Amino acid sequence: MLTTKFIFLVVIIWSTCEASREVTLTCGGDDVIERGPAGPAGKKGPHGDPGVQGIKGAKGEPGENDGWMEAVESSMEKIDALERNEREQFKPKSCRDIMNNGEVFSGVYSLNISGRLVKVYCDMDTDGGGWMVFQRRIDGNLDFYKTWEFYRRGFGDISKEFWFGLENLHTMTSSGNYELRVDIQDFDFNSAFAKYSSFSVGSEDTNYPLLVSGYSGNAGNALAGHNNKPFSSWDQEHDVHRTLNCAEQFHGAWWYGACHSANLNGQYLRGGVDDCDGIRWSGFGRGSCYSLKMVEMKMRPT
Ligand SMILES: [Ca+2]
Repeated sequence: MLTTKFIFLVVIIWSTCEASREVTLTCGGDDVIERGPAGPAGKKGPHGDPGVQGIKGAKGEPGENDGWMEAVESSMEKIDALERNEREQFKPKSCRDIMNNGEVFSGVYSLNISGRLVKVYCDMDTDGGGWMVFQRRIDGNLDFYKTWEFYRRGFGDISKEFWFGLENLHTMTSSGNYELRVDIQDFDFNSAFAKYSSFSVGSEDTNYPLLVSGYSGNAGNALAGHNNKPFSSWDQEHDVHRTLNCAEQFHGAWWYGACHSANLNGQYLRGGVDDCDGIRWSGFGRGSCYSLKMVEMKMRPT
């Protein structure tokens, strides 16, 4: 009878324990621990809200290449500034300025004429140098029988035959005191010069009159009669001859009076005299109306 009760109790306990698996059972006097296998992983949950932005960090040290580039750019800017400054400080206004800056060779240079850079020919060899040539005749390749506008603006090649232009002459000679030198040569290898210690050209309003004084030299004072005379071209007649258009009559353009003792923009007649319309400097060469081989008119600040 006792045995039957014992078996019955065991069956009851077994049944209870079987129904309570996966939990810690306290069955009888001792704890019974039994853990089942892990279940499958659950689904991933939704993303959380973004976090608050952090505080900006301190600026890092420049990389090796960045620092080098900055140094080069800074140096280039400094060099540009120096060159700009140098250009602005050295503004030659005359061939004498250029000579004083150390240039010793005759040739083409740039002058600053009222803020404009203008190509000019500087004679650094004659009479101490520093002369700006403003008219040259050497071979007759260039036609000088031109209109007022050409004489006003200038024409030709400054390395060869040319006329620099009345407006530039006026601008330059009205900004300082200039002297004038005229070099001439005939076809017999004779040379001479005339120098005027004061030279200027008036404004277009007054037709660019010639103002010269203080002659010296060995060519003769052929400009004496042209002093204070306005400029004339065949299309703008300002001479004082009552019946002649002097520029038209003598095929040039000049400070004609009635009409000329010098006609340096006349025809290139290679020593001929023709109708006295050649490159004349009265008193030099064979005969009064002899046409010269070479002429240069040049000016220099005094
Ligand atoms: Ca006239």
